[in-house]
Amino acid sequence: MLVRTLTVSVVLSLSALASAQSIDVTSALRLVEGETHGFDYEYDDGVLVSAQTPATSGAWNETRVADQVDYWGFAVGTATADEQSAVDADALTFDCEATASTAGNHFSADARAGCSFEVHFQLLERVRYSADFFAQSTLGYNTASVTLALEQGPTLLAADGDYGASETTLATGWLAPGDYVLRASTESFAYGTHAQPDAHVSSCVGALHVYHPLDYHMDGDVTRRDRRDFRRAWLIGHPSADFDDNGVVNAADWAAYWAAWLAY
Ligand SMILES: [Ca+2]
Ligand SMILES: [Ca+2]
Repeated sequence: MLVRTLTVSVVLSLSALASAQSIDVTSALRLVEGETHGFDYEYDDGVLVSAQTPATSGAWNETRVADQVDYWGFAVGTATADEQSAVDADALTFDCEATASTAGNHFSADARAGCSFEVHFQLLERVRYSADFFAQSTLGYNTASVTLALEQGPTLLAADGDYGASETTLATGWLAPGDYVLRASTESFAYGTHAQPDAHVSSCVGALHVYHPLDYHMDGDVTRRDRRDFRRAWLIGHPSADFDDNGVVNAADWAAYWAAWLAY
């Protein structure tokens, strides 16, 4: 009985260690939506499709298409919202694209498509991170943006693809324990009239990965190679050896790394 109790406590402490660098999701909302509308002589109608999930973990791959055709068989417009995303313990990934187009067969027609990926999470321990955000849209009333922010504080990282812009944001560094929110959203609008079709697209793609502080190469595993190469970087004063993230590389950084290594 004593042996069994010991085994359980060992398993518990290992799992506590394994979750030290994990993303602890408090709430999430992922959404795709498409909408079209057409107006003409004796015609006024629309289509709305959407899907969403509050799931706080796992993959979510959804496509919704509003593809409107009028009573006489003439195309009005199409709105397509496509999201492929995943919420994992060590990564948040998203690939969102919204396309909206009108066919030019009616007095007026409009289409709107949008996707969003919003995850609120806690970090219980300080982590290394890497972020790769991309956002872009065609010129018009289209938006695409990605932000990582403190829940009660400033935006830390952003990629802005609003109104025809395009931006890639790559970053690595440290995130302190605390409450964060990652938001990626994209929305496209098309508006057309007779013989004047319109088409727009917006997208945002990216990932936020977190790693154990000792994982110098940020590949998901802590090995002796991490320790060796951290030591080499520290010896030449490379910024990647600033283990306590205070802007200087000095004896305290190696001392902290070594202490963390011994405790790992
Ligand atoms: Ca590693
Ligand atoms: Ca330092």
